[in-house]
Amino acid sequence: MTRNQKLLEFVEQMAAMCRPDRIYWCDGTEEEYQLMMRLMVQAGTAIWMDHSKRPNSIYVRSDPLDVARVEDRTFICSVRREDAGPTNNWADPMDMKRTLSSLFDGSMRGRTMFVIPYSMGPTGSHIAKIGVELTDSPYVVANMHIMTRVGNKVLEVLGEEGDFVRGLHSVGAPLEKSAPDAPWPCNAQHKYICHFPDTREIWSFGSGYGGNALLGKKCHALRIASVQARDEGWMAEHMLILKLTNPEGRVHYLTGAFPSACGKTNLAMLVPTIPGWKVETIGDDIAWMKFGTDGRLRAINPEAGFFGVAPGTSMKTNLNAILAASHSSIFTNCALTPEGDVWWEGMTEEEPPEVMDWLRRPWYPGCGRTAAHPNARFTTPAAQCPVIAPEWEDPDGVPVDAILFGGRRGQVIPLVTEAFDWQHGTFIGSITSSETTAAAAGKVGQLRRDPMAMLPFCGYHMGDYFSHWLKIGEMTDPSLLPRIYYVNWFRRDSQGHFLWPGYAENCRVLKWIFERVDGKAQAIDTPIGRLPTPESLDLSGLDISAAALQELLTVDAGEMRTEVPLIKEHYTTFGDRLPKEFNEQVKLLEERLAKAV
Ligand code: O2Y
Ligand code: MN
Repeated sequence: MTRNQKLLEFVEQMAAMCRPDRIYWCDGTEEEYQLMMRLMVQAGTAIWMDHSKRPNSIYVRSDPLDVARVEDRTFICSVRREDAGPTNNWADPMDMKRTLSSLFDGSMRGRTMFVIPYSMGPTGSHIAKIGVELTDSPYVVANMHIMTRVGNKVLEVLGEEGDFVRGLHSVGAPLEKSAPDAPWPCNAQHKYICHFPDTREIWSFGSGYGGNALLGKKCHALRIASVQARDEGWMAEHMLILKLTNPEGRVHYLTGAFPSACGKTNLAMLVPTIPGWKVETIGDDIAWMKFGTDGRLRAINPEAGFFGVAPGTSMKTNLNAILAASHSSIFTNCALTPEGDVWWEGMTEEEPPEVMDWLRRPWYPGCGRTAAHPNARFTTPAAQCPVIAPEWEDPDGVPVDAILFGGRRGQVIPLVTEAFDWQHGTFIGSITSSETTAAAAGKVGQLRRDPMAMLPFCGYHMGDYFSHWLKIGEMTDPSLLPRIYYVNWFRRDSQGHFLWPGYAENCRVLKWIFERVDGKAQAIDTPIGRLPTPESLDLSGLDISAAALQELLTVDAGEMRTEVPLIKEHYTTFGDRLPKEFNEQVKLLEERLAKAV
């Protein structure tokens, strides 16, 4: 337990409102994790997977109406409306607290309130932050065990005086006496994922799924942390972190921001096809970066696990994720095989003859629907990843040498571009765009701007967020800043075929970046940045035509000019909070394009 008065008062006040039958303080032990698994199995939320196939793992199916983050029900409740900016849903904090208080009133009746003290980042690290999530969901407790560091060690670091992010979560389904519980309790009518950045609070109601309910992840580590980072001079980013080692044993650390479902987990665990090169994982989704005493940006992964998209994950696309999830994992909304294992689309070369789909219906190849939900997930401890870097929990973080931005673009955008400097890199990050895929709601192939892949995750005005990036660039000697790159694995030819093989072959681009950082690889200046010379990209053993390479490494000034009005239109969103430096960058781009033949 704790003698932290602020924490005791928080629990007392929230319990008085939610009125749970009992309060349970999480200690973070393995026994507690096992207890949560048993609770879920007893309640019908989960079933054990066959021990010989997938030891110590459970299979969970959510309510069909509770399957993903709900952006339209996600609110930034800053005191001043303008601080949430035009890209977030805003609600007045007092009004929202009033609305939510009536929903939370008695919402945990018949249930247990679990108190989860957690650390985002290695417990005790000076970059880490503490949060406490109160929840009535054992599924949330078990997932938080994997995704964060939970329990008594965190309370020790918190001490009697320490402060913490206050998180309150309820599935919004009080359990009446003698009434049977739903296998996945949630509230179909009322869902609210609310952030109060001024007071560092998160109140989430009605959903038990992923980013809506595991409050350490998107809510704390991105939306609230981005505000803390702005106020304290550091960065909370939607980025993977990887360690790249060359055959001589030299190491560089890279971070990468890509919109959701653009392959961050795959890149973070890539198995290079170039002999002697090695990729190791530090994180697959979130990076917190802070200046070290040496003036370099150092990154930690605030999480302790992976909440990865299952469909499309295979031995070919991500061997290390498959191996990591081979035991002691939670599988949500996948399909179940007759042998008691999981399956999802893309997992195997051949489809199984028969499985039970995520909605408990028989499924067979060609039946006309998917067996797993497109947003089916595995929750797996990062420590189980075969290529987790030994220093992944270094409390001081790792020094960042390069930052990658990228999105899914069929045309125009080359394979890789190096920014001229930090300001130019910030500019290209701010215009990050991606074409929508069938997995996302809306029209396929539509261009969506997702600056720095942070649009759904920034807890304040994106215009101010851009200014914060520019400010970070002025906080140290420019030579110590990471270099910035823009990558696009998804360019297609005139027939619609991908020009670049992607996946493991992306190591060739990583190698070029590594050698640029070392001042060894050649590049040529173009109007949009520096591109590899064809010889500087290692293509040994790769079957790619000269014509495809030419297309991948070409900047067509005419095509690029058509991008400029789109960029200007995108920028109108941010009004007078758009940094003037970005208008200057657009002008410089136009001038360079005008000079190009
Ligand atoms: O649907 C959810 O709740 C999960 S969203 C998610 C999970 C892990 C990593 N990234 C994301 C994302 O949407 O960026
Ligand atoms: Mn993500």
